[in-house]
Amino acid sequence: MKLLDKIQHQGRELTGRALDRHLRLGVTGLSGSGKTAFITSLVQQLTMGDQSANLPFFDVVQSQRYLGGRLAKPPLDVPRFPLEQNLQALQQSPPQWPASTQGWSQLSLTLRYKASTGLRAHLQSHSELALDIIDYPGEWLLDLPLLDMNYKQWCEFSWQLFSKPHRVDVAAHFNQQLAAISLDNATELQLQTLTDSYKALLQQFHQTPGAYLNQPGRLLVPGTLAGAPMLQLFPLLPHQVSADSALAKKLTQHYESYCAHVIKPFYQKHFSGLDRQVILVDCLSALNAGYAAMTELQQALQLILKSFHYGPASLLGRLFSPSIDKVLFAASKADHATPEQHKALTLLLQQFLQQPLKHSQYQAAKTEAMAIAAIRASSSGFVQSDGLPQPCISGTSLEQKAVTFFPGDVPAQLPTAQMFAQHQFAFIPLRPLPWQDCKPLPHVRMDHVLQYLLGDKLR
Ligand SMILES: Nc1nc2c(ncn2[C@@H]2O[C@H](COP(=O)(O)OP(=O)(O)OP(=O)(O)O)[C@@H](O)[C@H]2O)c(=O)[nH]1
Ligand SMILES: [Mg+2]
Repeated sequence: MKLLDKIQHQGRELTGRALDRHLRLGVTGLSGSGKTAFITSLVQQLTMGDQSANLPFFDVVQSQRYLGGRLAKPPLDVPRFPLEQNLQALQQSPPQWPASTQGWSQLSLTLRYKASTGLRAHLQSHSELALDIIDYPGEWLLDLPLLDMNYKQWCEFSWQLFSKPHRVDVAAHFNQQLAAISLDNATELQLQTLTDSYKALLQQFHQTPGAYLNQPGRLLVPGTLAGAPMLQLFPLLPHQVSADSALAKKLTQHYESYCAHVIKPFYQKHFSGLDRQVILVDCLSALNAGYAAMTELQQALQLILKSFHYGPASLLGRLFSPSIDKVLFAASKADHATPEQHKALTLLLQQFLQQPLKHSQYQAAKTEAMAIAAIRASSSGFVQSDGLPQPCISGTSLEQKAVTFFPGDVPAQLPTAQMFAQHQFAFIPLRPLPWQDCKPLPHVRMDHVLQYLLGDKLR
């Protein structure tokens, strides 16, 4: 972008923020929690024509004041969120989910509406709200907690994590490799070999259900950093860090570089200026994966939530020290359970977050929890069982089979390790429902989501 364009763009953004006409929405969640599907659905709902039948709880639409949303012209140096590709994937036969995200991207929208109150309602034929949303690989989110640790602490943290039952066997080989290394005479080749082994280990963890906390994120999804020396990074065994060795010094340097040159700028650019935040949590997959998974998910959420600033912002605060004034905690992919289980799913999410939230300052923000599906992949109904109606869902399995089944009860309380030992949860993944571009995208409670996140800004 030319300098003048850039200054004009930033000027417009600042004016918008000062006048409370510009909102930055953070869509936060671990890898696979549903961020890309959520953004795709949210943008599609906001830019599609008449949505009154599809968004019954979105006030501005129901009171016929919503005049439509359009994609804003993107700055030329910013990767654009692949909305069209994602919508195209959903229209394929058989329908496909959007691909997992490999780099950051942004989408800006201008929402046009007729104000219902205040001076604007009398003076203007319409008002506008600018909305910025960014998408990024969930793996990168888990880099934020590294800013609170030094290299030594990270090594201790990592090896404590790798000793957990669902990880210990997977990590055994890398542990042996490290134990055999000479700390003072490691060659460049050995350093690279160990980095490759650690990367392979992270990839294995990534495939292990319930192993959420995989750091550093750029080793798994490097984006534009592939091959950068600071990505030669792995946690030495804790006793190896204490010895003041050449290898420990080198890895400490790489760690500090990674924090200063990768994580901090990423945080400052994309997360520090957020106004509102959605935190997507895939509780049902964690239930499928068992007790250790549930505990690790809680730990990951706790670490992440500490990285954000929460609290009501004054007009000046919105400009100079922005903080998040509203948070929506959403149990994603609720369409994997039957509708009468959604209440329990919301309660489970609240229980899930109780521990993580204790350690964050989120109380300063307004919060809400709900069970949602950004893109509904099942339809719900009843089958007769022993003469009684039994709730069920229907959809298409990943193997392309039409299925109708009752996926089971969602516990409204966190199950104990004992309960997990006696019961295997099975909320199975489904393909998206067939869909055509001219039709509204099926969802569960995206209208509630829009009302909560944007309703007060579109009055
Ligand atoms: N049934 C159902 N499945 C969903 C929904 N949203 C996401 N999924 C499933 O979850 C998978 C991951 O969703 P994404 O939106 O790609 O998740 P993400 O958080 O962007 O993941 P990364 O890009 O890897 O960080 C999808 O491929 C779907 O299988 C939903 O609303 N309903
Ligand atoms: Mg994604």
